[in-house]
Amino acid sequence: MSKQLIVALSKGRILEETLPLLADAGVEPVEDLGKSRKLLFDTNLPDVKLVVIRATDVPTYVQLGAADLGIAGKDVLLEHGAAGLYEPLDLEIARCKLMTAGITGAEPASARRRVATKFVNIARRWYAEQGIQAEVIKLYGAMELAPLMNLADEIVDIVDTGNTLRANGMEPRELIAPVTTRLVVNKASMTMKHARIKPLLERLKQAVAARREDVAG
Ligand code: PRT
Ligand code: MG
Repeated sequence: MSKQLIVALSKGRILEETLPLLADAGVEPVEDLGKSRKLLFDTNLPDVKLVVIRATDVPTYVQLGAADLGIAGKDVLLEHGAAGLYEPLDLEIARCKLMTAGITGAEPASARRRVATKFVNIARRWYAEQGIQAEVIKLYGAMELAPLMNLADEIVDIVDTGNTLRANGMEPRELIAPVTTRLVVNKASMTMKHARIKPLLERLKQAVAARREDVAG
């Protein structure tokens, strides 16, 4: 196993909040991630590299050991499953909720409910736990459209302010899980590279705590 540490970052909105936290923990890319078309970046630390990939690919990279560490939303981790991964730290960023939602004022369909979502595993599990018969329909985006088009009775999606739902005549119904961004670690790396990972983990923990105190004022 190489002595390098590869950290897989989720591109998109999580990235913006991740970089300041990494910088506080002493890890800074040597070039601007936003301005480059590269996917693999050197950092100020000679043995740490960053890869910037689709959020949904992060758990796969870390699970299979292509990356030692990863940063991904709890939603993505719940959907992917946690085999081969440790989840030692809540970064407390990109906070949102996984919820069911439906057309405002409409009664949830009582018989077999059609549910559109990109989180098919989460949805199947949750409706089964509630004892609700659900036909889960996989979509890749714009879930809010599905009930309006009568493709589905409900959706399972991420909700933050609720503005997206409201703008489409929908309302949140049930909370499935609160979501924040997590640090994940490949299980073998945690053992083999413990001496290198432990101090980085500690510095990230301190960076998260410092932010929390900042917010608390
Ligand atoms: O684009 P791609 O298909 O790769 O994925 P993505 O668009 O989901 O990625 P991105 O970068 O938008 O967000 C990735 C991660 O950010 C998610 O996995 C969550 O962990 C976290 N996160 C935090 C959010 C939000 N807040 C959020 N508000 N992800 C998505 N949203 C979207 C949501 O899907 C909905 O369309 O924002 C809309 C709801 O926001 P409100 O404020 O209108 O309720
Ligand atoms: Mg997006």
